[in-house]
Amino acid sequence: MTSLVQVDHQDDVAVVTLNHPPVNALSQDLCRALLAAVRTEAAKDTVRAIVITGGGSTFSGGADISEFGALRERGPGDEFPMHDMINGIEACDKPVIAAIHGNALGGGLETALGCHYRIATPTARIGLPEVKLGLIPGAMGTQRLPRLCGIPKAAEIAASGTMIPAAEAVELGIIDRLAEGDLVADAVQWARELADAGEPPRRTSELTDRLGDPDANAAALEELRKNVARKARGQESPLRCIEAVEAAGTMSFEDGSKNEFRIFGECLASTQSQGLIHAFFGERTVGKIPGITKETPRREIRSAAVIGAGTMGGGIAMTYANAGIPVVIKEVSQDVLEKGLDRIRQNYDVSVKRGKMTPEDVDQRMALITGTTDYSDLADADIIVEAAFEGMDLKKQIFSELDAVAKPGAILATNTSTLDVDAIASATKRPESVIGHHFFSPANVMKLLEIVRGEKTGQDVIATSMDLAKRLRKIGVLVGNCFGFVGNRMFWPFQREAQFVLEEGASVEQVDKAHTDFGMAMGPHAVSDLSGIDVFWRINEEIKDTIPEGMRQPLVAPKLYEMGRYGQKTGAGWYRYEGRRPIPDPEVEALIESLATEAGIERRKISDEEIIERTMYALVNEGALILEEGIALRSVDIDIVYLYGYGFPAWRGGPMKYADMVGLKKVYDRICHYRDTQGFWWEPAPLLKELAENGSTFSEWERPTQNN
Ligand code: 3H9
Repeated sequence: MTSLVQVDHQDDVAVVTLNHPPVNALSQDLCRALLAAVRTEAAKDTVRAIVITGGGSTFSGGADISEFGALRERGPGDEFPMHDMINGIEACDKPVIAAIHGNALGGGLETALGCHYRIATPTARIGLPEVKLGLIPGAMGTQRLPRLCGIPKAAEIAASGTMIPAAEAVELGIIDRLAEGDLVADAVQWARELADAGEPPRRTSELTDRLGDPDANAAALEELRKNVARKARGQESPLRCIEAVEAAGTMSFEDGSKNEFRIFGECLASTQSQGLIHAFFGERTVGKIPGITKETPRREIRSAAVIGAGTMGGGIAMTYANAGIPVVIKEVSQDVLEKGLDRIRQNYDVSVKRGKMTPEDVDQRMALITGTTDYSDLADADIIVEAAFEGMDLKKQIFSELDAVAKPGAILATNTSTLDVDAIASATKRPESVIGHHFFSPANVMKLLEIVRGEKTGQDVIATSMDLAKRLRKIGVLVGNCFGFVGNRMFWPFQREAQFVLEEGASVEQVDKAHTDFGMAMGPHAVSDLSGIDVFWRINEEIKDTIPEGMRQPLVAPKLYEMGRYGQKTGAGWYRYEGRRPIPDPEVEALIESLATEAGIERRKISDEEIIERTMYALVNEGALILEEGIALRSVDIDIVYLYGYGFPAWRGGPMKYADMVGLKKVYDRICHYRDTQGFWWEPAPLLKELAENGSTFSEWERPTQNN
């Protein structure tokens, strides 16, 4: 027997255990091995029933996603080992029970649905998360699940990809019972009872009584489609899941399954699934840092301090409290401190109103947050995060004060979004303890944490920061030190082009809509109104001496700043605001036109395509420079920064993956075109040129080793 599955016998019951750590991903080999084991056991006279379970901490995380690239290349075809395995299990004449612990997801659940009965631990969860990979369930899940829980519920489960706790799955009819003691022991006992009863196997594919009434199903699915279309914003797979499940009510099981596999193949071939699968692996890749291993020493973090109780500082303090880490906030005066603490309490109260937290949760969190106006109260903190205004002089002053009070071994982190971490570290005598922790606003909500390594930052401080990001339920991405690091450095040329196209004739609304149609969470001008035009202005002041001579500069934003139109906070910026609702403002359009005319800029009709090309390719070109300079470790690190910090649509994979999918030759050619028609700031990055000429991609690129 292959080591991918293990078989034990408990008298007359065979227990077949998946053995493919860490999540028992159902590779094609594992599917073959499982089918062979089940067939062998079923053929034995000494075996009266079979239990299938997962080794390790889980039943199965589904089909092996790492095999999908090859599958996409050759096309799914008609024969598929997972199908043979599931149908082969279902065809068994002896009872087969799935014993589920941990997760049964995607192909893992589809395998369990092919078994005749299902038992689960109370903590187990099931689900069909394929939709989150831009796919639909492709191993007959859309045909078997509705036969257990009805078409509308099955469609909802597949289209949302949500995980369902075992107890709920029992109520829905998907799982038959919960284990009361040891899972496998309970499953074996039940298997024996079933064999004793001599009942014929209950095959899910043959059940029809829960398929429901076609008219009622159609009405429910119509409603679901509307909800899904609103939430999915441009993503195709949720609607395709509904389409596949719906067929269970109109086609035979065999035809419905063929239909499902056809849709699965179409989704697999789409750029959306490529983008989402890239994001899935990317989220895990960013945690892998060359030179950092399990053995790298870590510093212990049991308490924290935050400098500044503003929006950012407050959000960071909430993040720590949410993770159960006590945190003290330092402000300059009692008055400012109290305002900050009140704001935190109000934010938590909103969560209570929305039903996301209980008042007791809030009390618990608030008990972890204390305030001070005295630096000496930070002396016990294991980590201190500075979240003051963006200004080098101020940050240096704070860090020199921290150096004086912080205990030896404390990590000193700056939440700067653009400034030089080495310069900040130089204000201390312990630059090895200084690091950037760049949170994104609102810090208690946004998943991204850019971890900025300074020249002297210790490996232990980096390793601790990466672990801490997980504890804080963030995705930590390690980046190098330069203006704006990865995210904001790329955002600068992106914003620049978003403004240039206005000067050349596009409207604020058109530019923003082109971006939301592209899939961005918000348009660039709405973002700048949210972040504050004053914030951008202040950063620009810091870097204005570094702007190359002769480089075209945006005309309108500085004027808006002068006019006190800072964005949402002043009720007007690129838009005017009624509450938080942006209203296009003719005054701004007139301002853009007059400034452009004054500067001799020719105004013309600009297509949405040009708008997107200019902002996205500006983003990509800067990304290529960042990659080559080593500011980002891999192109996928850049992608993850953009997916989790800047509202880039996950189904496009991130800016670098998007460029890979457009084709780097095309991106390069268009960038050359803009260099020739717009100016030298469009000079293509050397790495982009090289990859475009070699017909390669950012994803394939590997950093040359230092010896080369
Ligand atoms: C499918 O089933 C299609 C079928 O319907 C039809 C086919 C025809 N494959 O997340 P973790 C790796 S589509 C390959 O850190 P956790 C992961 O990359 C599939 N690898 O652990 C990581 O590797 P590394 C539908 C996988 O405990 C390691 O396992 N299923 C897979 O936090 C640990 O993962 C899904 O979409 C996989 N399926 O979370 C579920 N799953 O250590 C996707 C994981 O090298 N998976 N890996 O970085 C998950 O949601 C989570 O991984 C899970 C565990 C909840 C299972």
